Amino acid sequence: MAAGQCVFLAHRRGSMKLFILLALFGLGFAQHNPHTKHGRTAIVHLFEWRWADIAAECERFLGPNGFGGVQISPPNEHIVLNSPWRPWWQRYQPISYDLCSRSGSENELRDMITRCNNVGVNIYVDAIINHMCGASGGEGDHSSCGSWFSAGKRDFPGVPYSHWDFNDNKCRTGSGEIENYGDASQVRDCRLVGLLDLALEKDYVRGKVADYMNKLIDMGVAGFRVDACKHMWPGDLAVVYGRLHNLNTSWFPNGSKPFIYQEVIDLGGEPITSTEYVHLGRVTEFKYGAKLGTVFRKWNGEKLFYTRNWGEGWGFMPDGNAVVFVDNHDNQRGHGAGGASIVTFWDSRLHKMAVGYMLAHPYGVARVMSSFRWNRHIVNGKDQNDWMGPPSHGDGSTKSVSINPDQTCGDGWVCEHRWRQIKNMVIFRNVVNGEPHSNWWDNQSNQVAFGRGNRGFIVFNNDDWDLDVTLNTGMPGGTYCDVISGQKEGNRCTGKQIHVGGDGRAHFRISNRDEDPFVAIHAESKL
Ligand code: AAO
Repeated sequence: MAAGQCVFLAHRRGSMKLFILLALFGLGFAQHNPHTKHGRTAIVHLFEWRWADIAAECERFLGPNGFGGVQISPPNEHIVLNSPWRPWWQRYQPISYDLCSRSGSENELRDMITRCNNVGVNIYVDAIINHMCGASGGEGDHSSCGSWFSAGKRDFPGVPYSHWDFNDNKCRTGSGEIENYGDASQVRDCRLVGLLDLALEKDYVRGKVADYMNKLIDMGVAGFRVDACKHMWPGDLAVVYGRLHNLNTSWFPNGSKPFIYQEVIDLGGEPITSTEYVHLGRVTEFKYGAKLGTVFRKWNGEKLFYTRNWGEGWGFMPDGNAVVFVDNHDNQRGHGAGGASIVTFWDSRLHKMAVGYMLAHPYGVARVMSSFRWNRHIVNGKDQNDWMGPPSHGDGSTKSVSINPDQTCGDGWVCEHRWRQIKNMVIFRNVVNGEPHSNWWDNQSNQVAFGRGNRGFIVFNNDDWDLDVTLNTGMPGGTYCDVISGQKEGNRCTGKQIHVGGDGRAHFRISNRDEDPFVAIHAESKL
C-alpha cells in the first residue's frame, strides 16, 4: 500500500471516529429537547385520563392556556386485575404492544394525538419497556384488548414474546427478584416487584420495543417518559433509542428526534446514578420534589431562603438534563421514592406554593401533576388504599372528566393544572422563558423573592408572620395584576394589584393568613 493511501485510511478512520462521536453526542442532546411549540414550557401528567377527554382538554384548556405537552398513561395493552379491583398500577404490567388500554382504543389514541398536535400541545407516552406483567399474573385473556397470555409460561403471543425473551437465567438472586439495590447487576437483570424482566440485550426484544415506540412516533407523539430505566442497562437503551424514527413532519421540523426522559430514582446512596443515563436523554430529578417538600414543610431546619442557589447548587443534575416535578403518580401515594416530605394536592396550600416556585424557577423541564382523588386511609404511615384506580363506573371503565362551571373538575378528578394559581404560573413560565434568575431577596427565613430578568417577579411568605417590604423587581414601571390571588381580565385585576415605580421598586404585603401567601406578576399581567 502506498504511503499516501495509508495516510488517507488513517484519516478516514479518524474522521469515522469523530463522526461516531458527533453522532452519539448529537443524538443524546437532540433527545433532551421537548420540542414544545410557540414558546411553551410546561408538561402536565394527565394521569389515567381517557384519550377522548385529553383530546377535548387540549382544545378547550391546554392549548388556550399555553401548556406545552401532556404525559399520558401507558397506551399499550395491559393486564386487568380483579384483586385488588382494577388498580391504577395494572397499566404498568404490559401484555402486548397493541394500543388498547383503559384509556381507550387505538382510534381514540390517534384522534387525541392529532387534535392535541393541531392546537400545539405535544403528547409524551409513558413507555413500559423493562418488563411485562407480574410473574403471578396468571393465564388467560384478562387483558385490556383480550389477548391471551400466560405469565407462568412466559408466553405473550400478542407481541410475541416467549420464555427466551426474559432474563430468568441471567438473574443471579435466589428468588429471581431484586433483593439488594446495592448490586447493579441484580437491579438490572432481576425482577422489579415480581415483574417479568425483558432481555433487552436480545436484538429481537430491542426490535419489538423499537417497533412499538416507532408506531407511536409515526402517529405523531413528541417523545417518551421511559419507565424503570434504573432497571435497564444504558447500553441496551442506547441501541433502542438509536433505532427510533424522527418525529412526524406534519407537526415537527424535519430531523427532530423524540424527547426522551428516563425514570431513574436517584436520591443518592445506590451504585446506579442518573449520571449513567444523562447522555441518552433527560432524567427525572427525584431530589427536587423531595427537597422542595422538606423546605416548604420547614422540616429538618430547612428554610426557604436556603434556596437562593436552588438547582445544581443543591446537588441536582446539570440543568439541561433534568425533568422536575413536585410530586408524581407514585410518590403522591407512597410508592417509589421521596417519602413523607412530598407535597401533593392533599396539602393544597403548600402544593400551590411549591408548584409556583418550580414554575417560576428556570431549572429543568417542569412537569405538573394532575391527579384523581381516592379514599386515602393511612395506617402507621402507609396508605391502605394506595392501589385505588381512577374514578370509574361499576364495570371498571374509567369515568369521563366533568368540568364544573368554575372551570374546576368534578367526579373525583382533581385537575391541579386547572387551579387558577397553577394555570397562571404555567403562563408565567412561558412569559419569562429564557430570562435569568435575578433580583433575589430574602429575610434570612422563609420570605423570599426573585425575578426573571425584566419579565416576571414572584414573592413568597412561608413564615408565620406578615411580609411587608419594598423590593427591586427589575420590571418596567406600571400597574400589574397578581396572577395568584386573581388575574388580569380585560382592563382590570380580579385580585391584588402591584404598583411598580419607574425605578423598578414595588411594595408587597402578604399576610401569613392569606389564602395563598405568594404574589406573582409578569409582563403580560400589566394593565
Ligand atoms: C404491583 C404490586 C406489587 C406486585 C407487582 C407485580 O404493587 O406488589 O408484586 O404489581 O404483580 C407500579 C406500582 C407497583 C406495581 C407495579 C406493577 O408502583 O406497586 O406493582 O406498578 O403493577 C422502584 C423503581 C421505579 C418504580 C418504583 C415504583 O426503581 O422504577 O419502584 N417506578 C415505576 C413506575 C411505577 C411502576 C413501575 C415502575 C413498574 O413509576 O408506577 O410500579 O412499571 C428505592 C429505589 C427505587 C425504587 C424504590 C421503590 O427507593 O431507589 O429505585 O423504585 O426503592 O422500590 C428512600 C431511598 C430511595 C428508595 C426509597 C424506597 O427514599 O432514598 O432510593 O427509600 O425504599
